[in-house]
Amino acid sequence: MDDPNQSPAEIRLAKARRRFIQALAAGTTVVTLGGIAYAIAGQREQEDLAAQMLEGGRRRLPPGQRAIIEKPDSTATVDGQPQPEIEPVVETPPEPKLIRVDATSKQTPRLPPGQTERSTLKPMGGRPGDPSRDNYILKVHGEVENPTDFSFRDLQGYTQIEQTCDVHCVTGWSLLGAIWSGVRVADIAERVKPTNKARYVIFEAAHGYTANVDIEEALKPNVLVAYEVNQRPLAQAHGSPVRGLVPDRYFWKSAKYLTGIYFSDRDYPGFWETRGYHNRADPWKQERFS
Ligand SMILES: Nc1nc2c(c(=O)[nH]1)N[C@H]1C(S)=C(S)[C@@H](COP(=O)(O)O)O[C@H]1N2
Ligand SMILES: [Mo]
Repeated sequence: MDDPNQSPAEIRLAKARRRFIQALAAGTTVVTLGGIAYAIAGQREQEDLAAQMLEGGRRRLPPGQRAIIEKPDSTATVDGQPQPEIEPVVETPPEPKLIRVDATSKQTPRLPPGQTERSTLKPMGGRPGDPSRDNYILKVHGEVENPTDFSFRDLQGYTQIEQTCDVHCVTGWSLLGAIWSGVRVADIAERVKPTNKARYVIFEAAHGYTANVDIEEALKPNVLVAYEVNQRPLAQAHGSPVRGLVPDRYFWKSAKYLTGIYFSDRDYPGFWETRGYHNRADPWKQERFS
């Protein structure tokens, strides 16, 4: 069984290690050089293993770092045969696929006025949509050059963000420092290309819930379409399979059961904004009601 506390990268790394150990147990010829054991079952397999190990580790590389795959040195002999000289292979991963960000508030005190800290999200209701990732479609439309329907897999093709941040519910609770995983709305926008008429962004959810923000807010790097909290898929109560996340606004702007993102030339106050709540909703200014 995989340890549910492991990240996908850690699980892959653990599996690669397990395969390596199984190769050893299977009686594969092994040489040990400089403390590194190599199973010599053919150069090909060894390179595969090294690549898997690297892949497992790659997601941990900070941006701008590169990984080196270690290879046996040129003095190695295997079954008495001298091995050809092998140059160390230096691989530069392509674009970083995973970015970890600390987007928590640096204000003192860290809690906005009138808020109390909780240790978990509180389920605040709302009518769920279809929780299936396989059926999921995010419709991105409106004032954009390339209106696009994104499947869940499509979203996973974009740079994955693991963002530590704080959220603040207008009813007075805040959850500080949870890790939210997803994709930046800004990266999606880069693909759909909002026209120069687009000034507002409407997050659209199942059964007609909406939340509006101005486009400058929506394109901030901490605004995500999110599908995990603390490395677990969103629970249904918290918006599965995908919700919006707008950490610098009261939490009602973070639409659960997200179905669409609409770029608009005009503002459309959303579900709570048309029921007496503030149109902008900055928790630091206590913009609770209109
Ligand atoms: N689709 C949808 N999204 C929604 C809501 C809702 O009722 N429906 N409630 C909002 C409110 S008022 C808050 S405080 C947060 C609560 O998120 P949580 O239930 O995950 O704590 O979701 C927001 N997003
Ligand atoms: Mo709320």
